[in-house]
Amino acid sequence: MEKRKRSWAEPYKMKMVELLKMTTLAQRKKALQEAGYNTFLIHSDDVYIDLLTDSGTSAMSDRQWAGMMLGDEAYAGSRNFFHLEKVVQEVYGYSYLVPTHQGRGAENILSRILIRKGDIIPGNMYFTTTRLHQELAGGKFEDIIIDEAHDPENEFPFKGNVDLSKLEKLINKYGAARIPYVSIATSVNMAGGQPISMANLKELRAFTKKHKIRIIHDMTRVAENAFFIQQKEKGYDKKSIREIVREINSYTDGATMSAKKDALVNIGGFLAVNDWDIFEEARNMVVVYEGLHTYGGLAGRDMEAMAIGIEESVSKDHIKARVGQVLYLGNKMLNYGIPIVKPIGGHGVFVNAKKFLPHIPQENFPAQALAAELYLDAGVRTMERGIVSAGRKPNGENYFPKLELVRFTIPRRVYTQAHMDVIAESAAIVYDRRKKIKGLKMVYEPKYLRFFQAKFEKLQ
Ligand code: PLI
Repeated sequence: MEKRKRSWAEPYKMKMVELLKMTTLAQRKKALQEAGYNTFLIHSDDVYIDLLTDSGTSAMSDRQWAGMMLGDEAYAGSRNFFHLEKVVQEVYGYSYLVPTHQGRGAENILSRILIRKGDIIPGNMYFTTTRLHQELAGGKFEDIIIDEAHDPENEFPFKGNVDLSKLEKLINKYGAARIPYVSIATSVNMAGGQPISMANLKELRAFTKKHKIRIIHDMTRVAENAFFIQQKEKGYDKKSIREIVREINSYTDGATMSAKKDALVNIGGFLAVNDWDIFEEARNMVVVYEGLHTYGGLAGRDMEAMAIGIEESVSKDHIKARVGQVLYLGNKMLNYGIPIVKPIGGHGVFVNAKKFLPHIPQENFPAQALAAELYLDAGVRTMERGIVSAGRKPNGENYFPKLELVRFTIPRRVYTQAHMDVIAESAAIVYDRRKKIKGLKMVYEPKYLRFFQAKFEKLQ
C-alpha cells in the first residue's frame, strides 16, 4: 500500500490575534510615494502582510509573556540576567555573556575590542551592520564565501560554506597577524538564508587553529542553520537541533547575537565569548555604549523572555514548522515560475530581481523597484537586498553585489499558510506585468546603512 502523506502543522494555537488593516490601491500609491519608494519608510498601518524583516517581529509564546511579568528590574544583578546567562551557557555553550540592546550593539563592542586599523576581516558574505562596524573600527571586510553563494540558480545545499583557498590567499597576502578573526554567519542572510555545513566549519576550525586565528560566529539564525544540517548533512539526521547548535558553536570562539530573530524576542542581543580577557574588556566597554554588564540596554523582563525564547527556538517542532512555512511559500512561488534564490533558505524567500526585471540595469535599483511594486499590488511589504543595501565602500564607490534580491522575510509564529497563499498569488500577479515595471533613481542618500532611509523617484 502506498504510504499515506502526513502534513505538519504549527505546533501552537492562537490565544490572541492582532487585526490587520486592508488598504485600497489609491491608499497604497499615496503611501508609497510619500515613502519615496522605500518600503522601510512606509507606515506599518499602511501594510497588510509585513515581510520587511524577521527581526523583532516574532510572536512570543504565553510562557515568554509570563516571563515578562517576572522581570526583575534591579539596576544591577537582575535575576533575569543570571537566568539568561545559564541558558546561553547550556544551550549555546559559550562561557561568558554580555547582553546588548540588539545585535549591532554586540558587533560594535566586539569590533572595537578585536579590530585594529588596517586589519582584514574575512567572512562568509557581508552583512550590513556587521561590515559597517568592522569598517568603523578600521578594518576591511573580505568575502570568502564559496562562489556558488553568488549564483541564485546554484542548488548546492550549503551555500554558506567558506572557500578555504580564498582564506589562504588572504593569509598569504596580509599575514595571519592582520586577521583578528574570521567572521562566520550561520544561515547567511545576504545569500538568501543559506546554511554552512558542519564539515566546512570543522575544516575551517582546523585551518584557523593552525594560523592562530579566532572564529567569531554571527549566531543570529543558528537554529535554522542547524535544521538544514539535520535534514541534509550526512550523519546528523538522528541528532537534535540542540545538539547540532552546540556542536556548531563548539567550533567557534565567540558570538554576536541578534536575539530578535532565532531567539523569538522583540528586542535584545548579546556578545558571548570563551576568552576571559575579551569578556573582561567587553564587560567594561558595555557600560559605555549599552548599560551595566548585567542588563546591557535591556529591561530584566526582556532578558527573561529571551532566556525562554532561546529554549523554544531549539525545539524540534518549532524549527520544523518555522522553516517549513518558508519552504511552503518558496515552493509556491517556484510553481508560479517566479525566479527565486535556490535552495530556499531558512528565514525568507529571496526573489532574484535581476531575472525578474532583466530590462532594469542594476544602477536603477531593480530590487528596490520590485519591492515597491509588490507593496502596491496587495500591501505586502518586502525589502531590497541588492545594490542599495550593499551601500558604498569606505572610498565612496558603490558596491555592485552580484545578488540583486527582494527578500520576503517570514516572521516566526505570526502568519498562517493562508497568508503564504495570498503572498505568492500577489507576487505572481506582479510577475505577469513585470515588463511594465520601471526603474528608480535615488534622490536622497544617507551616509550610513542607506537602505533604511534612502528616497527614490520613479524613472519615466
Ligand atoms: O538588527 P540587530 O542589530 O539586532 O542585528 C544585526 C544583525 C546582525 N547579523 C545578522 C545576520 C542580521 O540579520 C542582523 C539584523 N538583521 C536584520 C535587521 C534583518 O532584517 O535581516
